[in-house]
Amino acid sequence: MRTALLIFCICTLFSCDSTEPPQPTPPIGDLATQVKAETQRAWAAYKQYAWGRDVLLPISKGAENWYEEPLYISPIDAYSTLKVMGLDEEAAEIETYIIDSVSFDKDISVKVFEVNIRVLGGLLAMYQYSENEQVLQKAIDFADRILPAFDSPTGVPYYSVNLKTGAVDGKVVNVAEAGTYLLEMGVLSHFSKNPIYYEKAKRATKAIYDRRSSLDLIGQDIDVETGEWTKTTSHICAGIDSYYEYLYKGWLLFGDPELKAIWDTSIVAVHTYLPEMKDSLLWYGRVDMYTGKHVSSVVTLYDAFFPAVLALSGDMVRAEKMQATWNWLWNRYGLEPMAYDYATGKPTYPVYDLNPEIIESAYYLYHFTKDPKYKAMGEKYFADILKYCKTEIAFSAVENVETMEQRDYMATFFFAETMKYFYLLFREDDGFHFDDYIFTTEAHPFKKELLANFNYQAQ
Ligand code: DMJ
Repeated sequence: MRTALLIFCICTLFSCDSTEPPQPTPPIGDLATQVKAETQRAWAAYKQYAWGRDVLLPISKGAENWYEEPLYISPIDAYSTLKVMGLDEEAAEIETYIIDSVSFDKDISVKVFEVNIRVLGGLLAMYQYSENEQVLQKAIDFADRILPAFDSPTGVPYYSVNLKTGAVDGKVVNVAEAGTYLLEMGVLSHFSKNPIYYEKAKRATKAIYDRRSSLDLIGQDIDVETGEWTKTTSHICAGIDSYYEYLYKGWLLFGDPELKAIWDTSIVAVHTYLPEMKDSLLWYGRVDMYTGKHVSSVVTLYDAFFPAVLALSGDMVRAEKMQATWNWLWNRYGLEPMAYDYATGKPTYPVYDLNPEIIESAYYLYHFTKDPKYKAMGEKYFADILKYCKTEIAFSAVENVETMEQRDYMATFFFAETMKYFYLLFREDDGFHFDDYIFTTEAHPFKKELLANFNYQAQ
């Protein structure tokens, strides 16, 4: 009996009839179902092993907080993904928990950039979906606690702020940390009818732009008190990336023409000085902001956000070329290294942290071109993540993409971004229409319609 069963199974797996045509690949909808199932599995693990803490440790089955006390970053970041996937019960549980059990009145010093995109962005998405006024009050309370960071002489926020006392720390920040607030703060101004948030965010962004060089390039690190550049390297990599992203998305979401003007000037400079072709691949390297001279060929996997933004802005030629570059790099290793030198062809930091950018860009490019190759790219990325990052209970980062040794950490953006973009790419526009939303840099989707009468002049 057992032998017969075994033969049946083998026949089913490998097909006994050699003349039979090859099995079709599973319908794409099945991949969306699989992504959803994997998200549910990882979410169940978070709940079992890390509930109330910031992050799940997916190998040791432990949990970790970013600071001395938890900020509930994983559930807040995960909420909008659960809603997009129709996991309403799981999402409702987070909402109840945030309202009933969470207070941000904590004597901890937090990184302003990170908590803005993950906590404030997540809470605002929660309010958008739930329309629960108590959630909005939480978002306002949280934003008011980070606002003191913006009271620097330049308006560029300090690196960190104490949520209880408002004490600030860290007077040198990079441009991403300086200028990634427009979306969250603008949405909050609109929902709360208080212009202060957008005002602060815009002042910080303009403080960066106003200090551009005569080539219209900006540097990487700035002193928030003196306004002097402490690192004059210009690029689109980690450390600057989302500053550019928020200029264009801010324009699209709020219709503020000043943001469009800043984007228009900045992007010309970016395309003039940064691109470099190597072995038929398009890279965006690092140059000095004053001379435009090339200083480094080290790029970061975060740069793969750029094809998405370029596609959004209508620059499909560069978007497709750059995605091809990142796709090449992914396939060279099977996952991407965090930092890579395209001149030497070697990773300079081989970690893969479950980052979403290349998947995000595949989703955007598939949306705009409907070319199946972008869906195929996503299939490959998902298969590789299943192969190398899956753990008994969830998914882990990888210490080194050359050895695929796993690292006991599952970043909160794996819920917020990575799984959301996979799901949307595979599921297509069924139920969730790309054109209706602008995604924050943490993939929290804001409905354009809700912001339609945003009054940027009042801000
Ligand atoms: C996310 O936290 C955000 O997208 C941020 O802007 C930079 N990248 C990480 C994920 O890689």
